[in-house]
Amino acid sequence: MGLNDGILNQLAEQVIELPSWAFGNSGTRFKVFATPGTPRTVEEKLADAAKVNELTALAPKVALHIPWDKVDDYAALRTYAEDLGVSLGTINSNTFQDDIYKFGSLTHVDAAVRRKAIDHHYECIEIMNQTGSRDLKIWLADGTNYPGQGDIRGRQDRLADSLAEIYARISPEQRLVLEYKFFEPAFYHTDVPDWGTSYAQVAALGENAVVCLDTGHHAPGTNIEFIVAQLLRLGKLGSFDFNSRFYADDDLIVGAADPFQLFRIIYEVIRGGGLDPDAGVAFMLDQCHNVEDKVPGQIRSVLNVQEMTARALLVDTDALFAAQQAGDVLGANAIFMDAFYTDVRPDLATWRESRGLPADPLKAYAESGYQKTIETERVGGTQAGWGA
Ligand code: AOS
Ligand code: ZN
Ligand code: ZN
Repeated sequence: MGLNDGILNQLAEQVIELPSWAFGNSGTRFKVFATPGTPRTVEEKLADAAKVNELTALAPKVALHIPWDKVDDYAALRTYAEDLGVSLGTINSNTFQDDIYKFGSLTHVDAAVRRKAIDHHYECIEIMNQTGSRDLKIWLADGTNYPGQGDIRGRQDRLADSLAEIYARISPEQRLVLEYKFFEPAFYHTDVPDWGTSYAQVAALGENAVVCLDTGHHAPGTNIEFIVAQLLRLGKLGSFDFNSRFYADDDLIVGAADPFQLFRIIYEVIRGGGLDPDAGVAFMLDQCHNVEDKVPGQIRSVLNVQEMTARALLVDTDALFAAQQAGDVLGANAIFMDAFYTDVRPDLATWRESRGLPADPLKAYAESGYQKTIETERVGGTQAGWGA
């Protein structure tokens, strides 16, 4: 099995969106290790993202987070990014770090708190208008810690009302993307815990409201590719937050923990037509690099997505459907596994070289001297971090 032109043409169109926060320092509640060379400004985060794109041609978009990436002039930031060869992507809102949101944001019982949270999203939409971003991504920390603490039903109703106000502000070219997460920081109930709740909420809003599936936001053993298939079938899969996990919301490098799961997910994306750039599925990463260098961490991530996409494209779908029709259980499984077990790395390296890219982007990065340069130049100021 090799990568034929049809597959390479599809791979050439693949766009992976990098999260600006992946380039900042991050850690656990025990320790945040500062890494030399970490960006001090949004511009420096964009420069690092552009480096990833330069070496891989896979990551021409950068997602921003407000307020972590707040600047005075977003039009200027847009031009700055475009000069580096990348564009500004999804705008992520934040209603989880202010004291006022202790008991919720869009679901809060107090209308004044809900107003503040809705206004923050209006501010994000205004930023999107200037950055040219299509997607407003909403992830809420809203939830409760103890049974009886909150009125689950009332919170759901207030969420619907708040989202409707936000949705009314987006333009026809923009989308509201609602992310779900089963727990954390709330430990008893979360207001948007699963794809069904996210789907129910966005379906009530309208066509331009869709679901974000963060691969780390499910209980162990969840069949994520089934959710992918269902959301695509319903026309509501708006974006991925790719990462991988061993335990909870680990935000580790996508494909590191379970490449086979990533393969299965991407197979369902392809099966449902979601790889077509016109399908509107954004392939974002949502990751943090706590102990490894951040730029090579992002390079490894986009390559992992590319490799599993290539393998998923290798599935002989005609033979697979025939085996499925015939009830050939092991035959169908073997066809699926043959593609998964194919090492596409040599073919991808050759293809990269034919396009003027380094055969081995990680090696090229190590040899480029970029890491040394940023470590030397980025001294002073405050290093950016998750939450800074
Ligand atoms: C939080 O767990 C979610 O995954 C968010 O998507 C994201 O990590 C956070 O909002 C940073 O933007
Ligand atoms: Zn996420
Ligand atoms: Zn998360």
